Amino acid sequence: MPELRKKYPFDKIEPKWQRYWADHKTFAARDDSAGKKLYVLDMFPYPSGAGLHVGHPEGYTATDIYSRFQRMRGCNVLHPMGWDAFGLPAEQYDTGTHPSITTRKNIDNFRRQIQMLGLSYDWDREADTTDPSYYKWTQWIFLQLFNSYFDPELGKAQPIALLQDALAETPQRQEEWKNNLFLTGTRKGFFGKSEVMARDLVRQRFIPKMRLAYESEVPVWWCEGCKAVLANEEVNADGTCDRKGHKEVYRRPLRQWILRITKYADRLLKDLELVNWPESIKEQQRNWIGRSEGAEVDFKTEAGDVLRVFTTRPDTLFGATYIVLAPEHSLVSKVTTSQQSDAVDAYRTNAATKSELERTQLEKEKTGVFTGGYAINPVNNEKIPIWVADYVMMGYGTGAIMAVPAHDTRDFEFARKFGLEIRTVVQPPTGLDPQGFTGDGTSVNSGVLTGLPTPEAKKKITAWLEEKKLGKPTVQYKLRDWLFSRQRYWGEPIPIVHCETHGAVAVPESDLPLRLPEMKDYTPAGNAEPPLAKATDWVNTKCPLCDGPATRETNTMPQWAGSCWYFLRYIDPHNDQAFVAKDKEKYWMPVDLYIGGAEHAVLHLLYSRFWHKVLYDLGHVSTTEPFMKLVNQGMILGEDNQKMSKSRGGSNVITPDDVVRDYGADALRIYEMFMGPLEATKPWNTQGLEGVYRFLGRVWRLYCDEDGKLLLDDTEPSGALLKVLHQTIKKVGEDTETLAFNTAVSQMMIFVNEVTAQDKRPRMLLEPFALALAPYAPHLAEELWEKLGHKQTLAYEPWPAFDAALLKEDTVTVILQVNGKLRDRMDVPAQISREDLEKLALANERLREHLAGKQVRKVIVVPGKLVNIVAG
Ligand code: ANZ
Repeated sequence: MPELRKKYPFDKIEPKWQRYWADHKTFAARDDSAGKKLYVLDMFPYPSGAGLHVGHPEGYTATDIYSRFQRMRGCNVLHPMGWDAFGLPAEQYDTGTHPSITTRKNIDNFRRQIQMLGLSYDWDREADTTDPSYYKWTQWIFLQLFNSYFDPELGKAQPIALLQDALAETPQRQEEWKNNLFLTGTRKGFFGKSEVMARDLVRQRFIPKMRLAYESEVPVWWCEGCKAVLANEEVNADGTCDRKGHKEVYRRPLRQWILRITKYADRLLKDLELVNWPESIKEQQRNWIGRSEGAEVDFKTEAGDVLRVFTTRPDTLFGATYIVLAPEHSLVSKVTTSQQSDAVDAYRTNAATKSELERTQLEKEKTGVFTGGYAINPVNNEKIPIWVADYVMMGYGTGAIMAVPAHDTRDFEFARKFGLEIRTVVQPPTGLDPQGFTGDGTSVNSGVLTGLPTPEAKKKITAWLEEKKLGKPTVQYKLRDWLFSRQRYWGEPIPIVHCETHGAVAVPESDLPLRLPEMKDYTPAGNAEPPLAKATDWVNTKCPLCDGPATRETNTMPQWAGSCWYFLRYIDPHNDQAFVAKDKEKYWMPVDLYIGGAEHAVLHLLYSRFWHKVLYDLGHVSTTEPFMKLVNQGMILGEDNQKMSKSRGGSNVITPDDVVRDYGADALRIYEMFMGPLEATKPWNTQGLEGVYRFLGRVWRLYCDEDGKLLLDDTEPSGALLKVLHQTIKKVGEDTETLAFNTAVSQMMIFVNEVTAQDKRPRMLLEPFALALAPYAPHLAEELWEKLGHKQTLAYEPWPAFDAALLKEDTVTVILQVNGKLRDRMDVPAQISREDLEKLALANERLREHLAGKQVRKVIVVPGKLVNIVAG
């Protein structure tokens, strides 16, 4: 730390006010307030062992300044904090410390660090996702999903009880039940069977499949070396295991819990229009949902099997020169000839070791193998070869494509590599090469479609296919259902019991929370069973329906679960009767401002929007969207312009502890806001921090002498100084409202410079300035406010008003001439620059009349007096 620094006593002031705020519960939000409510939310942190880094306080300070400002403007502000504390990192079983202990320790450290920043949270509302009184409700929400289905007619979730009720014996209910089934788009096949059989079928098969939380076999990453399931992020790009570097990592099917988020794809897409979010985030969500309109087209294999493809370009059907099946496609073995079977088998085995990301990378060299089989193109009865290639995904569309190499980039590369035919069927606008042209144009070489523009060709061929029962228009989404179970210990237990007679049964609500059992050994069981399987006392239980023997679900929830709804818990954190009381929810929701890192642009936001919509459908919350305004803070880089990283040696890592110790929390707060626009990526600069520290020292000395004695006087400030004060109040207020914190700080610096230059210290200036400073440097401002003689915190003092009359710029009248002749006069600000005055003169209407048809040769400007335009 540089020595030549005049100190101001932040180390005394800051702990003093932090204690005051805590003792007085200064920032408690009132649920019954008449004032306008404002819900200001931070993305709550995962309390890692590494502690807070300087990126955390950036967003937290922004929301804090905004919250403090709005309290002074009379709002009732809810500004809470909590911990997203389940998850993999805490479960590092190699460390030998139980995750519950690690988590507790880390939370305490995070809380201590956050509290030393002087953030105005309502600490009575702190939430911890690993607390049973919290996860009780995460489990309860899971059961809401388990106990509902999506009604396509209504376009919303409905209680599954509606379907179950319909199974009652009365003829009227049976009738309703049938209608309901038709409504929900299920097959009529059920009704060919006897009613009783049909009802049983419905009970056993149909209802489980309708639930928004359902079970299914899904391929998961399995590491043969660790004998454990790996999370996606534990598999390296080269397919090895990230924990121990084991090479044998492959996917194997495992029973999993899945949430039916795909039913909400359209609403998740459409409702983006309702929220005030950065366009880039909305775009990422749209891409993730990935809505594609197209058609399904039925080809036939030589053996007569239907081979269905999904295409967004049915207009290019005449250009399909081969078919590609995903390696996992069920027709692969059927169409493969004996000659090709060894090659095809080898290819499929290899594909199983690759991640989807690897497979879909555009720049990746295309691979594939010919099956030996052929398919018939329905539009021209042409025989085209069937290939297998891993660039076609089983999980999208139908897992099979018609390849049109002339107009699809991936097909083009593939065809070139394997010498397959490339046939142009779309003529691009003139000047472009039809080969590899992927845009819209005019159909050529396409039978009845020839001559039609692409959109019309699409329509015509789709109608034709539909009429011939060879295809139909469809919409596809990239969005997949959400794989919701993890083979982990440190997560919420899924509140389900498996009974031989009744299948998956919900744990009764009255038994929640279903606590995570204490386990000493929570390592994987080694047979793909989750660690909880080893807690046999816990696992073996009774069926809530029949009291027969049953076992508990041993998968746990993913870390996303707790963060899907935490903002609702803050509203009513101690309620043990409901996850949130209805009236409080109605009062506080939606979140008005949500600030956090852009890394959560897609999943966290999408998942919590999905849960929120389900809760909305079921009548548990009152808004369709949870977060109205979203802002992403930019990343803070190290002084070397690199990402701060402990793992890369850590030499560029700045810790908030060090900064607060040496400069104080107010300096850290203002510095982080002064670095640049909130959304921008910006490098740390200790010089800049020094500058902010000096600014705060100057503020201190403006009010007090060396011994902290107040210096103010009751003199009348000059008009010029009053004007700076009112400009400052106006600008700081407006900039804080729009989150332009850096320019608000600049304005406060201007003010301090101007007043410091005077020898008077007029209270009339410095009292309101302390208030304007308060959201930014709350400790210092409180201390000054107290010195000014006030007995209470300034947290609820009204934000100072500015006097618009004082802001009026002084004006002068200038003369406007054309060729030396007076043509008009104009009032302009006295301080106007030469360039601006010239611009104004040239825009003056009277002058323009006189200049019509003439050419301006020269403009003579005498500031404050006249503008003469020489023209001819
Ligand atoms: C023929 C065609 C011709 C296609 C053409 C494109 C251009 P999006 O927009 O992503 O929905 N496709 C379909 N299913 C696939 C799968 N499971 N894996 C990989 N690719 C698949 O893209 C849809 C297009 O991607 C489809 O339209 C299909 O190629 C391919 F000139 O069909 B197209």
